[in-house]
Amino acid sequence: MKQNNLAIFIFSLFLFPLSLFAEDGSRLWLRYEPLPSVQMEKYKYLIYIAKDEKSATLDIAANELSVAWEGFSGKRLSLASLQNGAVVIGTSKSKNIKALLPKEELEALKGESFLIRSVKKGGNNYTVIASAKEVGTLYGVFHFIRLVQMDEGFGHLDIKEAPKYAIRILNHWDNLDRTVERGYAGHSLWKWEELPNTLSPRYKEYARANASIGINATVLNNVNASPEILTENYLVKVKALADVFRPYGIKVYLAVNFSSPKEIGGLSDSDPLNPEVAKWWKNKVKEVYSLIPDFGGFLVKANSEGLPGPQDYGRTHADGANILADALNPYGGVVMWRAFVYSTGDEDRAKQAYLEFVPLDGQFRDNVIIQIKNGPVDFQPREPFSPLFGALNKTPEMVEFQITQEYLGFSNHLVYLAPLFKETLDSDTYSNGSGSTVAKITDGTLRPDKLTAISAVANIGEDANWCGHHFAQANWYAFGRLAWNHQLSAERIADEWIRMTFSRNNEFVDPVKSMMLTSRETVVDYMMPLGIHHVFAFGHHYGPEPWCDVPGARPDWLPKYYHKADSTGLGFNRTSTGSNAVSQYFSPLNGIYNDISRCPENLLLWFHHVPWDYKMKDGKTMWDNLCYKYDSGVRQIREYQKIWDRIEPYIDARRFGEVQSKLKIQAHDAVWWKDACLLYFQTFSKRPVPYDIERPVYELEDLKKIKLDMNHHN
Ligand code: BDP
Repeated sequence: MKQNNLAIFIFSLFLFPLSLFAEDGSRLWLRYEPLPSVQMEKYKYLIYIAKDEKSATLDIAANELSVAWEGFSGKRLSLASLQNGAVVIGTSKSKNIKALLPKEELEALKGESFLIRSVKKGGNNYTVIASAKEVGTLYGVFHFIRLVQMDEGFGHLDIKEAPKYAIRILNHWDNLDRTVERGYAGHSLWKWEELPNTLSPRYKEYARANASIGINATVLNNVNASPEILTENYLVKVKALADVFRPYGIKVYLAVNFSSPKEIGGLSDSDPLNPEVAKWWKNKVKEVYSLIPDFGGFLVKANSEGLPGPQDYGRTHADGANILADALNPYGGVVMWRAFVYSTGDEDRAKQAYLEFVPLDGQFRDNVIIQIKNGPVDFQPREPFSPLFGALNKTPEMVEFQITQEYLGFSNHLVYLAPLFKETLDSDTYSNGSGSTVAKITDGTLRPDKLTAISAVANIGEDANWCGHHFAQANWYAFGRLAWNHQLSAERIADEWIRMTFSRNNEFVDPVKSMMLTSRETVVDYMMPLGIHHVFAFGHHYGPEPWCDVPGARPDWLPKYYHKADSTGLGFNRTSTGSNAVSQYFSPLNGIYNDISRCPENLLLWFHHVPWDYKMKDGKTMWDNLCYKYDSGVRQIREYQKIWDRIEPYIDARRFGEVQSKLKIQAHDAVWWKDACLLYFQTFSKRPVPYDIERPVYELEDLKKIKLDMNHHN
């Protein structure tokens, strides 16, 4: 720390002792720091909270408002009956609300949608926050708090918001031993060993954070599910968590192991067509609902990466999903059945989910939804959208994103994922003509009678700042905001998050926002530009290992399977002369992807094996282009370091320092990526690295020796 910063630091200790010590990131975007008095002046007419319904959720809403106000202005809002200067919160059944809003409007309020309105009546000023459901009112309150911080909409509020998806769900890949698969923020939040009797205060904080962004569901355990989770011993623990989450509007779901009837039920098999198995699931589900009456349902990874499934008995995914769906149906429970499967013989891995699931369209029960990863392979820095979106007409489909950065530098790299999420959601599948975006297929616009949901693999753990990297919190935030409204721009979401999490000073906001908005493309540039994919180190997926060869490993777990580098060029031929994965896309996309001159350059090597000297749109060769991309990724990270160092005066020393250290790691890793990929691919291209870019720093042979000690299977 520089001398003058040290002085400011010591001085500020006296000014804001509490806020300074709390800056470990644990308060997320819910910090409620003082707002300028000119801004709060606009709200001076707000003095009370009027609430006339008894409800745990509305109590939470009132308390949140009061706490926020205390933070913003130093004054709590007191609870009072309806009077001048009240924020009136409630459902459409509230007498207060009925007195202030027209009947037709109240009747039109549905589900979790909410309304926020400034109302003048009898010379009195009210701010009304109402919904058909208590949790909708809670969302409205959080929205109002956000608007105050954004300094928007004062005085004449007239807002109606409705979520785009009915189920907005996090998937925790948390194991029962409290390790987290692909988790980079410490151990699991769920302290199974002390549940159900001891409840960590973080359970409530977790629920509150999710409610603040509209997330209303959570899968507690890893998709690689242990059958144990369905034993009575664990179900009472799950119930304890569900009880904490309920008033925040969050439903609990569980990932289940398809072999549970055999593993923990003592049956001889788990064949879905065995009546004993069906009976076992019915009884198990009944037991679950007797403990958790609003239980959400099951998430299932079956016949994938060695997990059991219906195919073990010669049955289909539909047979498997339906047996669970039938058990859950009487209680309104849902089955989220994952399409992440790739065991279809020699087929291109990118084609397999489609090949398995399209023939089953129409065979699933109504309460089954197919959970599809955003891309056809596996959460890569960039993939095209999965061709399954739009290909199932009769079966509801949902997206699965990955917030945890398995393939994006763990919690060491600053990568803002809203642009990636939006890239998928805004992709036009052309399934129902032009404009059939993934968002419209999954949010009910094009499949109006279907279940709607959106999911993402969480990046949350026990770390004080929840996500490992302070900026990784933005990805949790962005997922929630987009699940609520996928039409929000990545920029808008970043803007909200930065202002609430760090500072409202534009000297901070503007440069940091520009860094966030370009960060995903930057990572693509230094890891896998032009559509290269899966050139990660084996197992842990942290660094580059395009050369990786593990005797006996599945070919489709190895980088060579994907990059196909040889003396003629680079990339996977998925055109009609190759694996023909392009044929799984609707027209005109199939034609566009198939044609090297029309294929978007950022997916070129995904779909084509491209000669090293192929002329790209900018007139340079593919090889040169590749080199410039890697170089640009490295240069961008160095820019981010400079941006970050410049904003030091605007934020607390602790978060400043922690992000600064992570950026150093990222800058180091970017050079590692660039050298590893370029030097390795150069052994095939036999062309020089353009002379105007930075020379490689490492020797390929040295890079090949790097073996990180991290345990993971593929
Ligand atoms: C892969 C992960 C693996 C997961 C799998 C899945 O490497 O840990 O179990 O996806 O989604 O990306 O099931």
